[in-house]
Amino acid sequence: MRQIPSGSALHRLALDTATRCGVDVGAVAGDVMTVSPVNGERLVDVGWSDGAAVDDAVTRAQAAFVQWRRVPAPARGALVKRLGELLAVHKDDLATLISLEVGKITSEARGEVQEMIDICDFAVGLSRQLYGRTMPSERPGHRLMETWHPLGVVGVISAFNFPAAVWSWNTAVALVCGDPVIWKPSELAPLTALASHAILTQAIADCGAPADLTQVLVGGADVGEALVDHAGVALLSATGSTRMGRAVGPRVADRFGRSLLELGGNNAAVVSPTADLDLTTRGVVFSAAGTAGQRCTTMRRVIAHRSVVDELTDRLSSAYARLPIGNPLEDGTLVGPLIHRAAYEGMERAVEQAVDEGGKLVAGGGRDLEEAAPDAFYARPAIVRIDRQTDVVARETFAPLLYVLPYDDFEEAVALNNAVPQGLSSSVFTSDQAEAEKFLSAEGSDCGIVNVNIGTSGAEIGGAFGGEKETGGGRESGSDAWRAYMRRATNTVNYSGELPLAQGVSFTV
Ligand code: UN1
Repeated sequence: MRQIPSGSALHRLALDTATRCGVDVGAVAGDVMTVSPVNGERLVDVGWSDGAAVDDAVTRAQAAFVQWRRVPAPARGALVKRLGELLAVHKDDLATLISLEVGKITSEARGEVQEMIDICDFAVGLSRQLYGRTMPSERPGHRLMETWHPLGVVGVISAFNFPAAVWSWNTAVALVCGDPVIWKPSELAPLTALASHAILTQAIADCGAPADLTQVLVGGADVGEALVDHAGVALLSATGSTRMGRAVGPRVADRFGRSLLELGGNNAAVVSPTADLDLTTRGVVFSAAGTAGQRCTTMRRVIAHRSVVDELTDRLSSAYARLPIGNPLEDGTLVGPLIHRAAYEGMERAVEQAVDEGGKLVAGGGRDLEEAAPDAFYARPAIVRIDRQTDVVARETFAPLLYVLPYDDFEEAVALNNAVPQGLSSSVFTSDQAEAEKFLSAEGSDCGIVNVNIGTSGAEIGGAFGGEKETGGGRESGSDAWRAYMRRATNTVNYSGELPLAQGVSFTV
């Protein structure tokens, strides 16, 4: 795993793999180079769309919408079922592209594709469960109910760190809800996007559905902005930084569009004196160092009771010292590269700032494999012990940098958990049931995801995924997140032959 493959080997692997997924690599070639974080060398050159392409894409998506909304939801589910089957066929191919483009280790890249298959299964079931309620009408001979209808064109803006799964959570649900999708993927992972799109295009052909239900526009910020501003995009689902969300949210709201925002996280685990420290250590290491710290659910803070904080720090430090860092495509590697130089420099700056603010670097830090891969950025996952939640601790640094803080009483721990601007995920490790319940209660964690005795990352697709405060408030994936992709109509039907008015109003001429 200390062997880093050459640029030409990865280039060939990328093109062959994308071709197997159905991408016409000649047709998508262009003059924008992407670099593999695995070795920091050129991976592929692809063509970019610009913002001007969005209008045409929306027009075509709207035409597909007019056809697709007429198809019964369970029949729409058949398309998503086919998508899930084809994703299973191409699981290893897509995982390879994810590893090549964003540096995920094979097991996590395969896990990302499994999330895609899982959401397809979920959405197929959902296609027969787009339930509306009926309510008792206050008027005799009347029926009151609600019906859910397809919403319209869904725009999806996704980030590099889940370059395919985030699209699939939106797309599988949008398709059964009757909506076409236009995707602006991360510019760092165009092949993963083109391959995912090609697989859906195949599923659409197999099912005889409208081709323009799926469109992908590889490009830069101008494509995203055009989607944000286009009145024909009914729902804009955007995953990325809080800075991006702050720009997107008000612009979509200004045109009375709907947005679904999945932004930054600064996720913590509270570790109580009764925690099983073995299990806690494993849970923390996976959530903090896994995916090289580049999940929005990555654990960035541990808030540990003063009686266990030293022992836990020792255990974490010794686990960190054993973490195999290296080529993500090789078996046994647990920590792959950071996405690029800026991510590494951001981590370095945060460590420096933490030390300035009174912290102490107790594990990891610095760069690995610099000689073997001078243009790639393999960071050693780092742990900083710090007594206070300083400015840098309250900020999301998208890298494997974990702060460990002490607490004295449980209320203080909950307050620290909540005292950051973000509100995505949180955990408590405890054997004390009352503490676990407090953490889950209205006075507990203020996050969208609140766990007991597991880490902050690695959520299943069956639950709604998202968070509060600067995380943006959106929910996607499972549970009733589908409602964001549909419009609700409230219906009152009068079969009484009379015309009684609600609220006892009398109005007779
Ligand atoms: C993200 O990092 O953008 O809960 C999504 C998790 C994954 C999804 C992460 N299921 O860690």
